[in-house]
Amino acid sequence: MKNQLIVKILNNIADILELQEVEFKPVAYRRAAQSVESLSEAIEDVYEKGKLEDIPGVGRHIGEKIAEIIETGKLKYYEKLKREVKIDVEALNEIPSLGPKKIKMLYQKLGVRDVKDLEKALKQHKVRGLEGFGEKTEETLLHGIELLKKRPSRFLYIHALPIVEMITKNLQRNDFVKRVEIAGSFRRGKETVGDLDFLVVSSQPKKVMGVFTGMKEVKEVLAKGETKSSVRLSNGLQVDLRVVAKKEYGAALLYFIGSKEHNVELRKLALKKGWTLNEYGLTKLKDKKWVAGRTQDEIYQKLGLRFIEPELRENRGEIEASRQNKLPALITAKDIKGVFHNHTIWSDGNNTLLEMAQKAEELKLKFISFNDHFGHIGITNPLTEKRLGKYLQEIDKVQKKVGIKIFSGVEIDILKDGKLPLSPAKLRDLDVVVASVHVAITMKEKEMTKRVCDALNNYPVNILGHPLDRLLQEREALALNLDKVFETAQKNNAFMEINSSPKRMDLPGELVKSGVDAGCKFALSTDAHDVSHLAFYPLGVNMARRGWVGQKHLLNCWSLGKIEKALQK
Ligand code: DGT
Ligand code: CA
Ligand code: CA
Ligand code: ZN
Repeated sequence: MKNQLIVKILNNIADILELQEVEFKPVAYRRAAQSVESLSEAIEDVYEKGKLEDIPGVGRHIGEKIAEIIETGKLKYYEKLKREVKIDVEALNEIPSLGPKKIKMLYQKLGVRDVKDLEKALKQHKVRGLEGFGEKTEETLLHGIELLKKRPSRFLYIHALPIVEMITKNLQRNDFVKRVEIAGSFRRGKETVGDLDFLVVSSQPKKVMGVFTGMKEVKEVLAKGETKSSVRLSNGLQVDLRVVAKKEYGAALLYFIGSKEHNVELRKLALKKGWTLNEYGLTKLKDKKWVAGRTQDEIYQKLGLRFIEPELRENRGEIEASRQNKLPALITAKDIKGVFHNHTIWSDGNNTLLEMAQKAEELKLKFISFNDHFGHIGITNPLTEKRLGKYLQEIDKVQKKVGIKIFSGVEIDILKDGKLPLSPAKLRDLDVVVASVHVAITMKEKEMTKRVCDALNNYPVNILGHPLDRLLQEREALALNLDKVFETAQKNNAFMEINSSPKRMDLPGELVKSGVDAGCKFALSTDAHDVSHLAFYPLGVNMARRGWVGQKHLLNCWSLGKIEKALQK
């Protein structure tokens, strides 16, 4: 989906035109950018229907430019403008609290053309003297630059997913490509990826390289060799690709799926047997004779191990467990019978109860649990005691219209003092109580842990919602002693949530594993605020698998009868 890219380019064009003192046009570009931003569908779809000019503020000229970006990934007019102004508007715009007006002033008064110039000017205190700036602004801007430098350049799994699908398709349609595999952290189901790693089996590597580096999404070819290339896509993501022969396919796949830590342990095991293991195969140290390499299975077997699922390959005990035949039978997306913790227009969601339930049914789920917000968390429309009754009645009505089971309940705030804004007796009447921390999130570990444990101890909570309340690349995790929380949750028959919302992924896989080790049980949630979010549950499955979760650990895999029993309070 190129909506965001187009919004950015249109806004940057407006900024540059403003710097050049062009009249009227900047406003037009900004208006178009705003409309594209609020589109509810992929702009590519609008384009394919020939409806670009139906977008408010998009006329023939801007329409043509959007079409060019969709087709080629870039825009000649924009490249030309950038060359003309010689100001790095793109990078400067990334700095929080720096907008077009300030960029213009900084350029006109101090000759600031890029982030480096700005940092220098700030450090020499030249900025505070400008009109509309001050000491405070100087500080804020410096802080912003620091944040940018530290910003992790990793991509969310959900943003990498369509790219993986696109590249796989592009490669697969060539008859000289025998096999395409995604490896690296993406294959291991990590919640973010640093780059993508592809492996291709082909006897014509040169042709593969041609297709790969020639894709229209490629902005820059970082390296192009005979069997190895790296590119940067226009959205900034790096993609590595290797072409290997059939004979070394298993060894290469094992190596590039990683993790590095898992590989290092495997290599040690090989050495103990007098072999060496690398991306080309398993060979004898002495005479370099071939031992294995065609499949991953074959290599694991030779090392005395059972196959280890990619999500487990983090050197957290999987190798020992494999040797002892104690690997868990991991859940798969097919085992998920339904999803917990979903929002509707009854609080801050976009869709009705019926729309959400129908979507869940369409996705072949067997149940959905509605848990609209209850409590004052700063969202506009939380449920109140007064509205709760009507909400439950409405859910009953919807239950009659769909063929899946509907659980009803709330997502209730864990207040600062560990209390919940509804009595235990009233909570007991609900099918599913999700309790979450949303406010006062900066408490110290001791108080935060007490707050959460008090809630679990004193109220009939079924699910502790997004336990860390972190947002990937945006907000740190709560300070929480998870060992204590796991223990308290277990004691109270509360399930820890695996929240599948792409920015949350909370708890993440490695902490799910700690919970499993501590004897906790889990509930997988979509935390959907829109029908489209219900399809995100496989992301939670990734976290669960990374956390060694089998069916017995996950409420969503149980029979409806068993689920109902487990939810009794
Ligand atoms: P990322 O990209 O940061 O999300 O994480 P990965 O795991 O995809 O790491 P990446 O792309 O640097 O490398 C892909 C795989 O290649 C990695 O999972 C294991 C393997 N690999 C890379 N460097 C080394 C190394 O120095 N030693 C070993 N044994 N394996 C490596
Ligand atoms: Ca990678
Ligand atoms: Ca890589
Ligand atoms: Zn929440």
